[in-house]
Amino acid sequence: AYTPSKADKFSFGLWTVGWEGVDVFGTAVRAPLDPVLAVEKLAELGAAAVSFHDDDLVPDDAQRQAVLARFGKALADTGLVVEMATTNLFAHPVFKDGGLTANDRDVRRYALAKILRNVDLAAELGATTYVLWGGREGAESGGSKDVRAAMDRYKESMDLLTTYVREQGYDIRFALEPKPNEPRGDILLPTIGHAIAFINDLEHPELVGINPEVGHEQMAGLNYAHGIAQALWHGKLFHIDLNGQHGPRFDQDLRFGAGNLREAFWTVDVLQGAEGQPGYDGYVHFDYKPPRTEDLDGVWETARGCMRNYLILREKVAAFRADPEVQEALAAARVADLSQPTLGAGESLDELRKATYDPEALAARGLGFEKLDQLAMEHLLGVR
Ligand code: GLT
Ligand code: MN
Ligand code: MN
Ligand code: MN
Repeated sequence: AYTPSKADKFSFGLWTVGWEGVDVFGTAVRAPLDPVLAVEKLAELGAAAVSFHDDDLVPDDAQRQAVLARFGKALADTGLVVEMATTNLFAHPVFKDGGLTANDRDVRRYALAKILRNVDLAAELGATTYVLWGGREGAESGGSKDVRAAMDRYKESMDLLTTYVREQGYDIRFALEPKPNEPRGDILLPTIGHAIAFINDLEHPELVGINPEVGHEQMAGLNYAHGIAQALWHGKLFHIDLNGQHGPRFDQDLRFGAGNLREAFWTVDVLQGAEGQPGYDGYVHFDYKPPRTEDLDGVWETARGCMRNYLILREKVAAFRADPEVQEALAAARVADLSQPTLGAGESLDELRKATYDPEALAARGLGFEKLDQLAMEHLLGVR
């Protein structure tokens, strides 16, 4: 049990298991990880797919052909696929004021060219999602960024990119990844809500969705499970970045299940399709950083842990939903009633206004939410 297989559609960024541990205060603790080794080991552990930044896979352009040939062979040998790709628009000093929304127009042009080149590679490797995490799109101070002009330029780039993939006939959709701060003091499109609102104003909104990361929403004090449920409602949950986080503090990128375990339970519940609502059917993608304390064996433990925790929670969620006492508690909590339209079929607002209400009696009805939550807690704690 809890051993993943390709059918579980688990996916890892090459930069996750490959993180060398460079942080703001310290240098690398681990050696660079060969992407081919990452592919082989992730396949052995039961993953189905990988994702990458242009620079994770091809750090040195002189080696491009050779690197891609070796990587392609590793994919073919293991049966792993590339499901998503993205662009590193944050590491090089040229991006110190952002990529697509840098004040310097030459930087913006370079950023767009860098994306286009990797979109071609993504299409060639069969990726169907292209992520844009705008970590450097933002500011540390008030006067330095004209936010409305930045939105214009963000939109301009998204419109050019969606038009490009349509013209090329690529089967690729874009997914914007929100984050409130870090590395910039304030990042543009800081939350799921900001990103979805922005997408509505694009030329091809059907080709742009979001890639929300657990920790990023939690850094903003927000409820990730609610956020992805709303994204599903909008048809915008194109991809996910699962990891762990302990509340509002620096971006911890812990393995999935670490940090806020209760929210991880409800996250899996939403992804699996809570309350008979459609769930998420894309790749279950992990974006985390194996802590600096770990050697390479420890890295593989964390990758295994991400997948095991998802499978354990998936089983717990299913048991919770199937539990007759839970079903009773859900009924007492009137959860299904919320799916009933407020106005009756064929009823007029006038009839609704004229109906008789007894607010005191309605107010006296308890909802029993605590009993329901205690049942969830007991499933999670393994005593039911
Ligand atoms: C970077 C960031 C992640 C993003 C990656 C995609 S890169 O590691 O912290 O949250 O998902 O660009
Ligand atoms: Mn993160
Ligand atoms: Mn990260
Ligand atoms: Mn991420």
